[in-house]
Amino acid sequence: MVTLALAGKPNCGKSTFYKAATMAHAEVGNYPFTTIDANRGVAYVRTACPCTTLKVLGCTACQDGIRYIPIDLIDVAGLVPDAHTGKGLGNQFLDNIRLADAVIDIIDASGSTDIEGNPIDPGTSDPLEEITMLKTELVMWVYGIIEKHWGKLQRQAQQKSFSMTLGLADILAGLSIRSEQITDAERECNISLKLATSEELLRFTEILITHAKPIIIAGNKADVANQELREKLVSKNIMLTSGEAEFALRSATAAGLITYHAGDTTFSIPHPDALSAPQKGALVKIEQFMQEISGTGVQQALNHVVYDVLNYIVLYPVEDEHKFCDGQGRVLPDAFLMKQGTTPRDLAYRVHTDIGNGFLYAVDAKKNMRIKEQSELKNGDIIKIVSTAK
Ligand SMILES: Nc1nc2c(ncn2[C@@H]2O[C@H](COP(=O)(O)OP(=O)(O)OP(=O)(O)O)[C@@H](O)[C@H]2O)c(=O)[nH]1
Ligand SMILES: [Mg+2]
Repeated sequence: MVTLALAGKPNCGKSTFYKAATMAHAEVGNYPFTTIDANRGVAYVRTACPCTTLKVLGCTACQDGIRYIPIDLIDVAGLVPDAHTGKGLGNQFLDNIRLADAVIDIIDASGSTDIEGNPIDPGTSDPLEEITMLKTELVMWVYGIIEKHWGKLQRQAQQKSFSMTLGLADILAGLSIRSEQITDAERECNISLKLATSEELLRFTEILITHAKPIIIAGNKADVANQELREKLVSKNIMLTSGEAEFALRSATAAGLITYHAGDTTFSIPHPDALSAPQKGALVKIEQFMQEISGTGVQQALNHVVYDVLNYIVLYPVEDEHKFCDGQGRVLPDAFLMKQGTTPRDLAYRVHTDIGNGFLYAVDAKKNMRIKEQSELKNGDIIKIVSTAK
């Protein structure tokens, strides 16, 4: 499953964002290090369900034509400068980033907490400093791991047959860093790893991180950020979010007070009379904020990372290409997130190893056409796999 980690300095709103995105419990508090052990839960990316445009009836896998596909979300403990040397909660938080495909760096857009997460006057800290801090800590953490093994790797590299890329890949496998990413970073740095100086190795690590753990920034607490800070972040293409507003909306939806689908730019109130005055007041404020930034930003941030940064597409395998359903008549029962470039055979393997092994051909159900084994599938494709395996 696609895994994203929420990281950043203490008290910037990671757990609130996590709670909003997963609706799972997490401690929240206005002081540093509320979270000690990482929280892990299921969040979703949103897409339009093809049942609407195809006008197939009976789809129960979506909500009003909106499909939510699960991803893993990890809410990591806060990190402070020099965490890689053990400051704050130390390396433990970095450990939770190991499994992540990408990191959402939550920053405090309202500038109301210092770099260690202590509350200060709103607007008095610079959120951009937090970005540099997280990058530095990540790089120094990975660099530290490489450095620890460097002497041994260099000794092994005396043998002609030894591949430094594979040697490093072995060491970094636990961080979900793959050998292609090491090769790409080496090429981009224009260095030979076997001969690298420590300066070159540091530069290589920086580039490796951009390949292996892309970092996307979310300017959180945007609902209480002043205009100047908002504009500063937007001018740097940073997405604005409010985990708190999203959590309020999802809670109000669960309580039946509003109609809202995560990721909508607005919501409606079916029975205004059922709301108390404070509830109404809170919702009016949220509505105004949503108008200013086109939603709460939470769903938008998750979608952006998965679709635009990690390049995933959504594929729908079916057994009946005419009725778009499985053997039991369930319409579009599965929606899989797969990397751009996925072929019908890759999809067959994702459905089941036996289906992949017995792959014969695939049919594009929307066009009712057989497609080539090597063709690249497109976002939203509905595919019937024909296989010798049942
Ligand atoms: N206004 C506003 N407040 C928020 C938002 N997100 C979080 N907060 C508040 O900020 C404080 C910290 O929130 P947490 O979610 O605990 O922050 P954290 O980053 O998980 O903190 P640590 O676990 O200590 O690292 C709490 O008082 C939250 O209510 C937001 O989007 N808007
Ligand atoms: Mg927390």
